[in-house]
Amino acid sequence: MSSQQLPTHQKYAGGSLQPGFAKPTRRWVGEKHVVIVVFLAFLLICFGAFVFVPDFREKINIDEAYRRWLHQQEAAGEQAGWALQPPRELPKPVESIQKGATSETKAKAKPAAVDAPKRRETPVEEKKEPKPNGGVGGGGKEDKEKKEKVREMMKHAWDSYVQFSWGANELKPVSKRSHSANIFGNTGLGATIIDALDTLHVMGLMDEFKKGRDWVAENLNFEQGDTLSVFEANIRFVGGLLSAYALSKDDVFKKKAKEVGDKLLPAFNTPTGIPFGLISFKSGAGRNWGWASGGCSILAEFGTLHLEFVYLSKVTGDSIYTDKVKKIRSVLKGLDKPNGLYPLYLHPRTGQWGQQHLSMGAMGDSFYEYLLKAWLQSGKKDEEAREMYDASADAIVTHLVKKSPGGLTYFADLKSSRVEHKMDHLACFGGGMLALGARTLSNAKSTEMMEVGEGIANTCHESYIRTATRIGPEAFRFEGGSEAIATRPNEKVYLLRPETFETYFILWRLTHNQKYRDWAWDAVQALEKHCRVEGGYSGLRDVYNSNSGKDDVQQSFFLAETLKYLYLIFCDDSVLSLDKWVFNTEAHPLPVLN
Ligand code: DMJ
Repeated sequence: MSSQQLPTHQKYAGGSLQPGFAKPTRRWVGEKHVVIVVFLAFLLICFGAFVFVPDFREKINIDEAYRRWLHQQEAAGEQAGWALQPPRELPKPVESIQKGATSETKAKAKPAAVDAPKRRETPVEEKKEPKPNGGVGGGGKEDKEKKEKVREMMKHAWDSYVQFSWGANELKPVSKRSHSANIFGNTGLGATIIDALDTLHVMGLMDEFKKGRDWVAENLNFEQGDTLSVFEANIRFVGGLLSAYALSKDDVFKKKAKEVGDKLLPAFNTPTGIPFGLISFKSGAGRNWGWASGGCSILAEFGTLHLEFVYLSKVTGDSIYTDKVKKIRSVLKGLDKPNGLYPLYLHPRTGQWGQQHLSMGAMGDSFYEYLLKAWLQSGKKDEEAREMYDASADAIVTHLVKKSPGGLTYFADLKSSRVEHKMDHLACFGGGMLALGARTLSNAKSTEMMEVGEGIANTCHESYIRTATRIGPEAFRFEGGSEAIATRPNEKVYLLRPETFETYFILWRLTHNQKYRDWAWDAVQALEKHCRVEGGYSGLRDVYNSNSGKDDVQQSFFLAETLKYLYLIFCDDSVLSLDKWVFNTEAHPLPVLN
């Protein structure tokens, strides 16, 4: 009985309805009503409790079962050695990328039903203990405010391009007009549109994505293309279109990816199958850059086709693209490797190496990246790629990784037997690559590889914070008392490059060490302060001098890579999960294949 009913009852019993002799029946009737009301109220409370109070017994059982299951999985995992592998993500809200989904709808999506016995993922929010290498921050959840800031930057870059150079390859953000680099030949192929599509999709900028999609459907015409870089056309056009297809399942992207893929095929018509670096889309004639060691093809160019060509075969059902890149690999496998590594130049007619220059920077970089990622893309089945990657990573650590007197880890170049203590900004991607290699396959070298990867990330960060703008230079040296500092004018520029942020992103996902998010946020603020202009974002002429001026180019990879990686750092781990997607070297995500 409730406390409110008690006074009422007392009032009836001995209060205002005083019993009179002439009214015993009415009094009895009144009391009877009170008893009935009280009884009904009692029933109502009991019934209500039965219906509405949560079933604690059931909930306790589920939690307990899940906790025990997690415990078993962790114990089994430790035995099997997967404690060294990347922290798995949360039970998925839904597939992170859905057709037409915005980042907001993705965030609000309903969690998938728990199916504990089948899953090996450990929910990050439940796992409070430090990660294997000591990372403790963030737990892989989104940082909404910072994520939104990067999204706003993307919108500014895109809107400026739309306003001032729509359909051109790139934008001149200061002079507010079109720009094109020689890598695109004499063409207007909308490189910025194609490079930006997947970033727009991932950020949920769907009106912008639709505008880009319609331009591709109505205007993109590879017949007009003059002589282009095979590598650039592959990583930006084939990669960008395939990624847009993977995310949206819109067939127009597949059709266009096939068109450009077919335009690249004549470049492989060489005696060895090692493709030329340049191809005329009009005539199909291939050739190499005039400056490339007596007509050689370049390692990072012919070695960075694999992911896109394999996926193109997968979606078109035509094996020709895969056959071409398999041939490249078989040629490389059969060659002698100085110091276990691959020189930057290879002649496509003779199959002989050109100059003996080994580097993790320009012209070498993404070849090594694609060995690891070919294995990841294959669902870890392409053992040959992994073996080649592991052997290369070993040789890189043995011959190219150095430590400065100040304790900074860096990649040097090796020219014949001469060591050049210079590291390109481009090589900053290598921190993420070594870490990803270490965390995806536990072997004797994993701990060392992880340490080198983190050391490289730290060095690249140092190269940023040792400048006046807190933005890193194009290359930096470790000589004559300098450490992570550019010493020559052409090394002091910043071209809106992504590699340092790429490494922060990979390391954030693998360790959840808050410092990677902090470093990324520091860079966001520096980009806003020094690179943002009314008409978009511009590179800098000298990162050591805040007043030295802008280079007036908004690189298409700024939208494809730089902003995507910065955005993803602040997203939940489930957005483009590293378990399900592999990023091409232009940051275009392609699905891991079964
Ligand atoms: C991008 O086009 C790719 O990342 C490529 O592999 C190297 N250079 C640029 C960005 O710096």
